[in-house]
Amino acid sequence: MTERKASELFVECLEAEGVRYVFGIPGEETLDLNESLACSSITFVPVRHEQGGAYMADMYGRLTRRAGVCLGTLGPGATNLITGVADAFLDRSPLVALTGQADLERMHKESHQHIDVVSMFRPVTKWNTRLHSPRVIPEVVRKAFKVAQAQKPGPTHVELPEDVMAERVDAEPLPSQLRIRRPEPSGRELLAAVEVIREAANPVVLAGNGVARVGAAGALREFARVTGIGVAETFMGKGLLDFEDPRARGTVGLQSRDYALAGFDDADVVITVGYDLVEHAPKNWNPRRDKRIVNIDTAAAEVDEHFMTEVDLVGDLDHILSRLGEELREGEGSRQTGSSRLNDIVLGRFESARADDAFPMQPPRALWEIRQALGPHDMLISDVGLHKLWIARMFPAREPNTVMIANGLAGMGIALPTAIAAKLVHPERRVVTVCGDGGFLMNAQELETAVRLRTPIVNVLWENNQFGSIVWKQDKKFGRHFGTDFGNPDFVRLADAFGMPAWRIEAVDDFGPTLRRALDLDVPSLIVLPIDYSLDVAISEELGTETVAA
Ligand SMILES: Cc1ncc(C[n+]2csc(CCOP(=O)(O)OP(=O)(O)O)c2C)c(N)n1
Repeated sequence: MTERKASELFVECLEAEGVRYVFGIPGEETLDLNESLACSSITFVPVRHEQGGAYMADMYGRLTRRAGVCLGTLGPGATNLITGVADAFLDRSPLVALTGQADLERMHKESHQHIDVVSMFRPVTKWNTRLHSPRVIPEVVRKAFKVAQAQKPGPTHVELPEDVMAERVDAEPLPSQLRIRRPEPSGRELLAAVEVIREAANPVVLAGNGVARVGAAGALREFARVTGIGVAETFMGKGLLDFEDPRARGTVGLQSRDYALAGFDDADVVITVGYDLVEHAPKNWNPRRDKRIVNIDTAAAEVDEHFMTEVDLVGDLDHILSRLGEELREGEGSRQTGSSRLNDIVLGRFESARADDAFPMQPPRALWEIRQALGPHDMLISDVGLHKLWIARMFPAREPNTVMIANGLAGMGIALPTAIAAKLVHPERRVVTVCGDGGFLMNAQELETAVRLRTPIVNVLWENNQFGSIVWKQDKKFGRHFGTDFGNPDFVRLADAFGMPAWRIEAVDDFGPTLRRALDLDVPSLIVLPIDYSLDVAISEELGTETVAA
């Protein structure tokens, strides 16, 4: 063992965890750490706002299942990080946030830029701590990653006082354990679930983000195939089943009648798989509290009066779904549960969009063009707003984690930074963002990061000079809208100033070819698409009133 600076040991521990990138902004209190990073195998990615860095780490963690790492300095650096960290908390993404801090010796008194960052991060992390001594660095780093990556994943946070990071230390990293525990429910619990499902006249599955998180879409597809049970997806579960799978019952949650039209009204048993209540409250699909519920997840079910589970199968989703499938195999080919009505209405409208020639463009045609331009494994990353509701409602997905929708914290401004990270993880896939003009400007500074990294993402900006989803809600509730209109910069010139190609679409038929052209480039680009939101995302009266916030 050799004595070296604590920051060097800290970075060695990050390397031992397999960290490839640290996204962030250095500060005067992180000088030693940044210097040690510069001498390591890790790429430090400077971002233009710590929120962007946290979002990048968030998406990196979501897609790789290994914690993404972000860095901010003390005080304002830490407060800027917090929105992205909170997103990872509610959207359950493994992330390790690092923040600098003043010397231990000035923490007890009024001191430049010092605020209690550890307390601030506590409610939005699974675990956090201040590093009091360099001796404990190996344990602290190992724990930060272990806790972040354990089911259900989420963020952890370590505060790094400047003087601690400059001390000398003689210690070694602990080995990273990527072995993931795969607990299994007991045979008795499995049989109890089999019994409930077997007795059911019309069971239906509600599948959520948790399935994508652990890579269990294959097992879910097989379960649906052998049992014939229909599967509806939450927004974040899009693509768990191929939209053309005969058991796919569509993406539910936007409107009150989605569930009824997917077969939930008639269902006596609902099988929830990897379902996070943060996405859509169970009240929407179990209003009378009369469903029998079999819950399959990696952690015990949340308590909700509309979600009183009869059987809770906690453990490895792959294993549980295959075991249930084996037991319930007799349904193979014979039954088809749930209803395809929702999917029929939505996909019917989507297909007819190819002939929509209104300009400014309406969302279905815009999404139709994007779908045609992308392959099944390419990615569409949504920002937050009315466009997100359209994407969730209508954009057909064939694979999980290809339509990324933030539906936990749901913060505007997430799409651009997360798209950069998605491209770093999957350079072979094409990545498109759709943003509103409100959310886009919240993190537009990261265009510079995208240009610098040469991450060829295509940003499609739906321009309407309004906070569209708020207009939609206000108009419905009050018959008018207020505080929702704004002006915009010339986005094409703005992109030009960042040194990236950009186009404004002037006619409906220009969008598809322009998008394809942009997708062929090896640099990031921007397409400004004037959008007409007069077409109601409700699509049809039959779908009922809306149930969600954007
Ligand atoms: C950071 C943040 N602030 C506010 C909100 C509340 N909110 C949700 S959608 C929305 C308007 C989005 O407008 P825009 O980005 O233009 O997209 P559009 O709805 O027009 O598609 C607002 C203000 C939010 N989700 N996140």
